Amino acid sequence: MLMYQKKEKAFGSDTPFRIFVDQAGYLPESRKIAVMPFGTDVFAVTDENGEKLYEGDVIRYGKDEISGDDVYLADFSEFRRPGSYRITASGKTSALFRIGAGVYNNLFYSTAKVFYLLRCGCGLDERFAGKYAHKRCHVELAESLEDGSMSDVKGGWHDAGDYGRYVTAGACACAHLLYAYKLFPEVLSALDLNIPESGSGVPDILSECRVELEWLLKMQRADGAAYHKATTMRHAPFIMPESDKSRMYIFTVSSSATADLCAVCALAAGIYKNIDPSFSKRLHKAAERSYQWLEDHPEFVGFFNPTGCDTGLYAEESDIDNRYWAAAELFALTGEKKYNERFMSLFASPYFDGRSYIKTSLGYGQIGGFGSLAYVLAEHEGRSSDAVDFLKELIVGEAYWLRDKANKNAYKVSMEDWEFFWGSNMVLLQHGIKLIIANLITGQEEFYEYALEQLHILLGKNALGICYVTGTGEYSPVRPHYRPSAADKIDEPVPGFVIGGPNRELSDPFAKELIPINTPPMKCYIDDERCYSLNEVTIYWNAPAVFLIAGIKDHERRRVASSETASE
Ligand code: 9MR
Ligand code: ZN
Repeated sequence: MLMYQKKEKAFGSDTPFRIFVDQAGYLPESRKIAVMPFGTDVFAVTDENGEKLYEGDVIRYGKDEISGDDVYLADFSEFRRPGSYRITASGKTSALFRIGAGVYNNLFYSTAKVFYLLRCGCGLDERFAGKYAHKRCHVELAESLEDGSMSDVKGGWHDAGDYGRYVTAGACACAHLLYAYKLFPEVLSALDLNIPESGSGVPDILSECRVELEWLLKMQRADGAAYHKATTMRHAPFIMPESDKSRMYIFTVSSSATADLCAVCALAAGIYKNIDPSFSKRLHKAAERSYQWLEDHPEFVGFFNPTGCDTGLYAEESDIDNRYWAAAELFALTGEKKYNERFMSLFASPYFDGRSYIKTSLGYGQIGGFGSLAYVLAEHEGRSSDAVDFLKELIVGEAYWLRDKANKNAYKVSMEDWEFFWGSNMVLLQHGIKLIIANLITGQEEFYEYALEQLHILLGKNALGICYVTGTGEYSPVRPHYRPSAADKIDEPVPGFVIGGPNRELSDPFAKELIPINTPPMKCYIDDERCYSLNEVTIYWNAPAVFLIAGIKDHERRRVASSETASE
C-alpha cells in the first residue's frame, strides 16, 4: 500500500468558489460563460478590489446530467477589457481569472516544461528546474528479460506518476508535440522553455523531443523490433527518482511498440531534416529497420507482464492502427510507392469496419489518427485522393458530432457520461484537438469555438470548479499521484501537469472508497494522491494539452494578423 503523506495545505474536492470559470482566463474576443450550480437573477464582473464593472442577467439552464446539478449561466462575452476579475452573484464568487491576449502564455510554457521536469537519467539542474531540481536517476544498466544481458537504456522521460518508461506511450506523447510543431511552427518555435539546450538555435520543443527520441532509439533491438518498456519489476514507493535503486529491466518486444517507434522516428526524420541532417538520417534508418521487421512479422505480437511485475501494461488488442500510422509516416517522409500501397491496404482493413473512429483517435492505445494526419499532409504523387477526402470528411463529421454532444449539457463538454474513464482529461483534450483540426480543414469558426470551450472545461469551468493543471489558477490539485510531488517535501506540486481527471469507473481502491456510487460523471474526482485512477499525471495527457493550446494560440495569431491587414 502507498504511504499517504498529507501536505499542510489540504484541499478536498469541495471548492471555495461556487461560480465556475476558466481560471487561466479568456481571450478578449472569445465567448465567456461562467456556470453556477445555484439560482439567482443577476451576476457581476468585479475587479480584484470587488468593484463592479459589468452586470448581466443570469440565464437558467435547468438540470444538467453531466454534473447532476440544476445550473445557471452567466454570459459575459461582451466584457472584453484586459485585467483580472471575478464573477460574483448572490454573495458567491468565482476564482480570479484574467482577460487578455496573453492569458495562455504561462500555461503553454508550464505544460510544455513538464517534459524537462520528467527527464530521466540526467538529473535536473536548479537553473532550469528551480526548487524541483533533483539528482541523476535510473542510470544503472538494465537487464534484458530476453537473454539476461545488461545494456544502457538511460534517458527519455518518466512516463507518469511512476518512473517507468514505455515505448508506445512515449511515441504517442512525442507525436503530439511534433505534430503541434508541424502544424503551428510559429507558435512552437517561439516557445522558450529554459532548458539546457535553450539558445542552441533549435526550437526548444524539438530539443525536448530529442531527449525522448534518443531513448526510443535505445529501445530498438538490432533487428528493428522495439522493446515494449524499461521499468523496475514493481512500482517504486513514494520516493524521489534518484532514491529508486531497484533493478531496471528491459521487457520483451511488441509489434505495437515496433510500429509506433517506426512511425514516430519517420515523423521526426522529416522534421529534423533541415535542422540536424545526421540525426534525421539516424531516425530514418531506424524507422526503416522497424518497418522491415513489421513486414517480416505480419502477426500481432502483444505484450504481457511477467509474473510478479506490476508496472504499466499498455496492452493493445491489435496493431493494425499502429502499422497504419507507420506506413503513413514513411510514405509522408519518402513518397515511396511501397509505403503507399501498404497504407492503402491497411486503410481498407476490415479491422476498421464499424470502427472508423480509430482512424481519428490520438491516444496511445488507438493511434490511427496520426496515420490519417500524416497521409492527409503528405503531398506526394500516388496518394489516393479518395482516401484523403474520406479522412477529411471523417474528422469533420466527428467534429459535428462533438459539437452536438457539447450542446447537450450546460458546460459544453463534448463528452457523454461513458467517456469519463481513466484519463478523461485526455479524452477532453483529444476532442479539442479534433475540433482545431476540423477548423483548419474547413475554416469554420464554430469548431474553433468549441475547441476553446474544451480548454475552458479543463481549466476550471467544470462541476467541481477545479483547474486540472497543477500550479494554474486559484484552485487546482495539490496532491497529484506523482512520486516526486509526494516525496519532495515542497508544498506546491510540480507545476504544469495535466491531471487524469474525473473517472466514473473509479478504477482504484481509494477512489472506490472516497467517491460515493452514483456520483455524476463530472464530479467523480478527488485531489488525493492515493487515487491513481483520478489524480495521476502522464506525458500523453500533457502533450495533447500543448497541442491544443498551440492550436488556440495559432488561431489567435492568424486572427490578429488578418485584422491588422484588414485595417491597413
Ligand atoms: O493511462 C492508462 C489508462 O488508460 C489505463 O486505463 C490504465 C490501466 O491500464 O493505465 C494508464 O496508464 C498508466 C500506466 O499503466 C503506468 N503509468 C501511469 C499511467 C497513467 O495512469
Ligand atoms: Zn529516472
